[in-house]
Amino acid sequence: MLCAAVPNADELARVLAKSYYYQRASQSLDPQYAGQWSRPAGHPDTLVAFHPSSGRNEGFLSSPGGWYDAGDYNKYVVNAGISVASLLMAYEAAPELFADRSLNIPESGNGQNDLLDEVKYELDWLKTMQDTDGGVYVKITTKNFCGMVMPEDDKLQRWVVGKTTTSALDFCATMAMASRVYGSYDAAYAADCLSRAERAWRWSVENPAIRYSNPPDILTGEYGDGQMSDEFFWAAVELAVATGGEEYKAYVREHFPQYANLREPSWPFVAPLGIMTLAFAEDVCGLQAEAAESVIAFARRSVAQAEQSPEGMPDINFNWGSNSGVANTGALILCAYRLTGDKAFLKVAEAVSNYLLGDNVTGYCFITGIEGLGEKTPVNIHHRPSAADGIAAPVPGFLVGGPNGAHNDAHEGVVYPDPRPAASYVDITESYASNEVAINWNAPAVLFYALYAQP
Ligand code: G3I
Ligand code: 9MR
Repeated sequence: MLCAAVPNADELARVLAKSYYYQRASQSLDPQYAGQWSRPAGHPDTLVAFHPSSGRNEGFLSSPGGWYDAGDYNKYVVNAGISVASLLMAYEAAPELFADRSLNIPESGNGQNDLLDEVKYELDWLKTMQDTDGGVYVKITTKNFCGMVMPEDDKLQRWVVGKTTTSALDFCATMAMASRVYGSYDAAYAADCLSRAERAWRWSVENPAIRYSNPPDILTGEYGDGQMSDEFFWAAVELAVATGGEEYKAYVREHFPQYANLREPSWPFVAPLGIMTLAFAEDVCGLQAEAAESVIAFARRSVAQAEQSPEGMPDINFNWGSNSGVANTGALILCAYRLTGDKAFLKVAEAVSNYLLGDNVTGYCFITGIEGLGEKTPVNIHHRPSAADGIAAPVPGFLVGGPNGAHNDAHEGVVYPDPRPAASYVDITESYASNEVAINWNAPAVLFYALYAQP
């Protein structure tokens, strides 16, 4: 069942932002906000067992709330960081799009911006992941993925696992950013975010190379990343802007040249988030002009690629979650448009939007629940509630992962009828490698359409 015809960019930004409400853990979704997708609360997460990898051998952590990561019900700090950052950038780009009552969530009517209310649901959870020493646990997870059941029917024991440099630094950057953005929302809350960010930074400096990999009894998502320098850079940028501290500013100035040649951000490569902050936030590091030039140069390269492509599209890397790369690329191009007013950038952004809405070789509009340009819409997304709720229509407002040339789920029997990378998308529940949804894939789409609505 489809909703309206192609909505405007502002409506798309809100539909995509509303998906986070549907991802809320530990809370029931009531019909007045969730319509036919209302459901009981799942995963209270008040008694999460310490896994030995956490450094504790007994006891429980209370870690309620937050958003489910994706089609699964686990909650991962690394992926939360980039997701929150993109959403806060969307807020900063176009706050009025998400004004109070714009998203129809339980907080609507409290006088505060709805997107900030929604992101706070994640930040409140993130705060529970910080240990007393300033370090930050990697994830709340079951030992293996549960079946395709509703949240309230997954009764598997939840575990809190590990503490790593990237989870601490992504947490640090996110909290520092939140301290800046939430100052006028709730000053005490913002101050708490900042002190947590600084504690996580100090922990990371003392523990600069702790990499996560799953212990043998944990089989869920890893978000493992052995390259921590980009996380250090992003965290230093956010702390520099939030505090003006000399240590952070010096760090940023020293490492900026390494990241000036921009590519789009992704969960393992977050330096571009730091460059975006340098380009748009208060210029405490004296690097604003250079950062803006990085963004503009990226957009110029995208235009050159688009001119070489029959579809007028910038290059796409058809890896797992390729649509998030497309959305992030589009967002950076629109950032460059903001900085320059160059209409060539807007033209490529339009091609990016058309691609996501169905003007691509699969013919699918890649966002659930809307009628895009394409003749098809995803129905069987790899999303446990959508698979288990008995409702034909998937939960709306999700960007699917999209074409995946590596076919990372073929070994589980998923068949890609058209194996060309750009066509490697199948709308079946089993295809987690092309048809899952995820908080870090929706977030750049929210940012892209927020920028598109108010370029
Ligand atoms: O880092 C290498 C890079 O060096 C290489 O050039 C490139 C070539 O393909 O691969 C890169 O590694 C990829 C990695 O993501 C980083 O981008 C892997 O091939 C790829 O398999 C891996 O996919 C990730 C997947 O989990 C498996 O770990 C996705 O990015 C990530 O979005 C996805 O996340 C899952 C969570 O684990 C669990 N929850 C659902 C979520 C979405 O599917
Ligand atoms: O549902 C899981 C999804 O969230 C992950 O992205 C994916 C890759 O880690 O794994 C999915 O779970 C599958 C598991 O890996 C293998 N057996 C089938 C599970 C459900 O399709």
